[in-house]
Amino acid sequence: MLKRGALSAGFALVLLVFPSVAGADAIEGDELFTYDSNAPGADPHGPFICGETNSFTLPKFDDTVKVFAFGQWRQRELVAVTVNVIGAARDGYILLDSEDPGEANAVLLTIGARLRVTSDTEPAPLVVITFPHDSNSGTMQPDSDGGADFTGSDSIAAVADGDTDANHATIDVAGDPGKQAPWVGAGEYVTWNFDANSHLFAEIRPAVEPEGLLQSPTYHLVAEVRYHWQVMPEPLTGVVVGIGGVAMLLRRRRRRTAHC
Ligand SMILES: [Ca+2]
Ligand SMILES: [Ca+2]
Repeated sequence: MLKRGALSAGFALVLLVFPSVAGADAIEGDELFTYDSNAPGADPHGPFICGETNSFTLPKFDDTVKVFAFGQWRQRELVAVTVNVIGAARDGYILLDSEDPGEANAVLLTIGARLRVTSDTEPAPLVVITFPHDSNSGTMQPDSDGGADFTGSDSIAAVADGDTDANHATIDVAGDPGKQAPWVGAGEYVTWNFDANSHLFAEIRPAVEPEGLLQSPTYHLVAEVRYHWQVMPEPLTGVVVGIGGVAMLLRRRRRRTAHC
């Protein structure tokens, strides 16, 4: 009987201690801040021209805000910083008009921007999006007008009309005060930088050189910065509870044995 009792108590100890140490009971949450260059009053306000560099600011993670967890008000630990960027290109175009009277051409055109968003705050996530969402493929018929008017069956166009694309990046700062510190501060801000280049692509088969007109797109962006935080239970609390549970099990076991 004593041997079986000791075995049960040992198993209970493992069950009680392990979840606390492993963090299975951690309380987690997210704090989200958004920059939208479409929003009136956004600083700076879009749309932006491909080739220019610009920046915006968003708050740092405020670790003075506490949550009630495990029976007391606790400080939140910053675990990860994620930036999700949504870009939209507009206003640009590629126009082609065949000057080849001999044959038709198969054409694929895309137009958009290659957008980069990152921060001077290190370590910083870097998001790169190439959004050639606006594309056109088809046949450019042989030259029919003897001059480039950019209309008719001997022409083809791709126009940037505001379609969007998105991408995101995350940095893990859990348990690393050196990585966490630059992102934490009540009432402080992080500066995010961005720039974009035109993304233009034309494939023409068979290869000829049509007349062309080109305008680089402008673009808007939305950047969502998410601070993921957690509050861990104190590992010591789990051990104390575990030992207490074992003591109770042993006490019950002894009493039962005595009664028998
Ligand atoms: Ca023509
Ligand atoms: Ca034409």
